[in-house]
Amino acid sequence: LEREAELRHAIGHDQLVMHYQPRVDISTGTTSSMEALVRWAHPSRGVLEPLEFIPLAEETGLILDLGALVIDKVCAQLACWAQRGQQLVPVSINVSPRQFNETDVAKILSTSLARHNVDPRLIEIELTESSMMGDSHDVANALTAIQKMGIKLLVDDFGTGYSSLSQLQRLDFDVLKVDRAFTSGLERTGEGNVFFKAIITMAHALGMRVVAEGVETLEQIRILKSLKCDEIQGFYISRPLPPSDTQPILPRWF
Ligand code: G
Ligand code: G
Ligand code: MN
Ligand code: NA
Repeated sequence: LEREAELRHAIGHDQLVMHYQPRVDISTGTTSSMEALVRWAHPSRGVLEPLEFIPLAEETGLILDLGALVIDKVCAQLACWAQRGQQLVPVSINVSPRQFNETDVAKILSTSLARHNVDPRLIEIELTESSMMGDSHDVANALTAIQKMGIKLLVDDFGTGYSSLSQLQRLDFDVLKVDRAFTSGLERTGEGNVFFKAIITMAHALGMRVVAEGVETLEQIRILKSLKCDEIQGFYISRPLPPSDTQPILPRWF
């Protein structure tokens, strides 16, 4: 209960900060988007990673307030970059299953976009496969409404959850982010490469671009290029960065 109160206080007192990790187009070497990743600038324990507080937020329902705050902070950041004349790329936001089931994410998005006067095409939404579980019409309707606003939908951590291929097709996702477990399997065996290639072929057949997550070596980039993967994200390119450090990442990486 103490930790819950502390997290609630953090949400209300501006202790959450966003870092941004670039996603790079493998054929041009340019940043195509950045993923917003939350951190807790804790007054005594330093900067805490999401794994130290997102699970508690999920359990307690604080994820609903936290999630709305993250959306607003990203919109505010985009407005700030625009005001400073920084070149803009879209930012992807992680949205939890509870947020989709218990709040009107489309409305929260449109409110923050309007408040900060941000173009909806600068926002992308990442959902894990578990968000798509079941056949909630409400969630499907919310996703369709969000897409109609001009916001792209991304499947996050693909391959680790219970994916329903028919749901992938029905919900018309724009981008498939393949979990880093598959990327780390690339160098070791030819079998890992064949599996990744099958995912890419399927995604392309369904009209989705493919992002390899967790890219840590040049060899992985070389293999992914040969497999016709579209985009990469990972520590080889860049760790998540505070907003003040994102300007230099906008030119070409390679
Ligand atoms: O930043 P890091 O790679 O440690 O993130 C760990 C996990 O926390 C990832 O699964 C990521 O999706 C999740 N996460 C990071 N930021 C957010 C956020 O703003 N909202 C939600 N719901 N999850 C987040
Ligand atoms: O689940 P999601 O994809 O949102 O999680 C993003 C998380 O992955 C963040 O915590 C981020 O720090 C982490 N991450 C990003 N790139 C790499 C990488 O190259 N290697 C590893 N091990 N983790 C990464
Ligand atoms: Mn993500
Ligand atoms: Na992911």
